[in-house]
Amino acid sequence: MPASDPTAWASFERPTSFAVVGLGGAGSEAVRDLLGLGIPAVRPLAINTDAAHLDRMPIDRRILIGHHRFRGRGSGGDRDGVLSAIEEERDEVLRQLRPFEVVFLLGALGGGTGSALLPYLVRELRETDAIPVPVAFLPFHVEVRTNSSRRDSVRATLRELEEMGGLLLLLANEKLRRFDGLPIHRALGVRNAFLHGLVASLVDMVENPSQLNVDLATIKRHLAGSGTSTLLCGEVHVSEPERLLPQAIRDSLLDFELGRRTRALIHIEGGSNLTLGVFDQLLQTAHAQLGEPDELLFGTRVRPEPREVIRLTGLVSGITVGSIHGLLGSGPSPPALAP
Ligand SMILES: Nc1nc2c(ncn2[C@@H]2O[C@H](COP(=O)(O)OP(=O)(O)OP(=O)(O)O)[C@@H](O)[C@H]2O)c(=O)[nH]1
Ligand SMILES: [Mg+2]
Repeated sequence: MPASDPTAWASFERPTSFAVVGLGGAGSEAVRDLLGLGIPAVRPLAINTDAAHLDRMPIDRRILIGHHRFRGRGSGGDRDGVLSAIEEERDEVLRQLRPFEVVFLLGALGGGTGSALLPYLVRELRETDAIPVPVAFLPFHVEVRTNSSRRDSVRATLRELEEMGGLLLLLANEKLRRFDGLPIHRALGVRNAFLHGLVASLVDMVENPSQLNVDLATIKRHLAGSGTSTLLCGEVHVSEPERLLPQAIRDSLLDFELGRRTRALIHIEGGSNLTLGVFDQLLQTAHAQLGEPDELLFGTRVRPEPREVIRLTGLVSGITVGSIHGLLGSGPSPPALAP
């Protein structure tokens, strides 16, 4: 290929780089919400032991696992059964996931399917060129308090995921309690909207080059070097940029403390009135408030028209997880970065 001839490479059809994979019931519901909010340039998939649930998913790529063992009725919390069952479908699952550069794996802890597949697929994908981004939903505290087998299952899966090291994105349903007045699906929808913000921001950074974009290789390297993480989302009036980070930290969906070695990825979206000065202030505040991260990666999307608000979506990594460990009777693990 003549490297100096743009017509030879500019027209390359670029394959879709990102996939979001729903694992089990809660993970698949989250994918459905993400689709509803719009995720162009992201391939949705669902993997489940529950045929009826899978059948209702409005996407093409769906994989039913363990149909001999579970007869398409879900695993009923049987993590070990799911682990045996996935072996039969392993090659097909990996054939579907391997072509992507970044694979978000969404699942809730506490059941069988999502809990088994999250660590399993992270391990398998780490052997490929794809970067797995495991996103684990932590159950409401009342679910853990009132059901000891669920508590044991959550404790075991969380420990396994933490001990594997590397990127692990945790979102705690308990933090949705501030939306107690909403119907449950709407409250879970808030969590999924946070997640949508992250997926959309990463895609935006890669697919829509702007003044300060970040390429895919840089994002993959950053994610691969990250540890226990959570999401940051915030929105403030353009005249108050100093409030953006504190608000995003306060409203995050996990109780956490910053470790001594953090990393952060931040996407800032604003209008044509997002000046260099404001931008500089935002980054300075982010750097200070996120514990002077080892690496602060940022991208921006500046709309052509002025906007009243500036929005931040980010991923902060190298954190210590708070309250769920007390409830599970397990000590919080030290902040982890990549193994
Ligand atoms: N339905 C649903 N449940 C959620 C959601 N987020 C967390 N959960 C909790 O997720 C836990 C696991 O439930 P599921 O996702 O249905 O379990 P699964 O992975 O399908 O596993 P099995 O059904 O046991 O095979 C339960 O404690 C739910 O309360 C969500 O968005 N929707
Ligand atoms: Mg299920």
